[in-house]
Amino acid sequence: MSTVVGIIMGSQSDWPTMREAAEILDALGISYEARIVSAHRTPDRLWSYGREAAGRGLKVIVAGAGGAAHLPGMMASKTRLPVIGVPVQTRALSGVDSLYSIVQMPRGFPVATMAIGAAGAANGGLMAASILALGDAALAERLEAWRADLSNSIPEVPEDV
Ligand code: RP5
Repeated sequence: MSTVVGIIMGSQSDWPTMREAAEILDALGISYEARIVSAHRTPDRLWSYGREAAGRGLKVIVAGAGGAAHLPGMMASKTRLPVIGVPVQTRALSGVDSLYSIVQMPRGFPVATMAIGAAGAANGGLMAASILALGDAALAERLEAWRADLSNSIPEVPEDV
């Protein structure tokens, strides 16, 4: 099974958040790789990753970063693949810094920006799955089943806890 999703992040410290995307992809049987690619600390790695991504067979990139979160936008500048941005929650500014850094892309180079933090990372995995499911009927079925399971797990009546 060839690797179709690249999960990239600015730092090791982003992995506890970005693992949420990986867990969704695991649950849906989607092959991925996870890499640390920092816009500021490893700019050459960012450049070569973006240059080679489509040619290596990747189809979607989920990119998470925090603070001055330039990784998703710079990756979107370097590859035509869809880039899904995950603003990692920061201690100083709660991730609003990350969100603003990722979402305000200039016209021409979009990043599909998710919510701040773990929910955003999980949704990043799901968004990647939705994109891939457009051309993969078996995956579309698995995604439908995953969504139905989630809906069915929500009780109709609240309980006192
Ligand atoms: C960003 O700086 C990373 O994406 C991370 O969220 C943040 C802090 O990185 P560390 O100092 O924890 O390595 O580039």
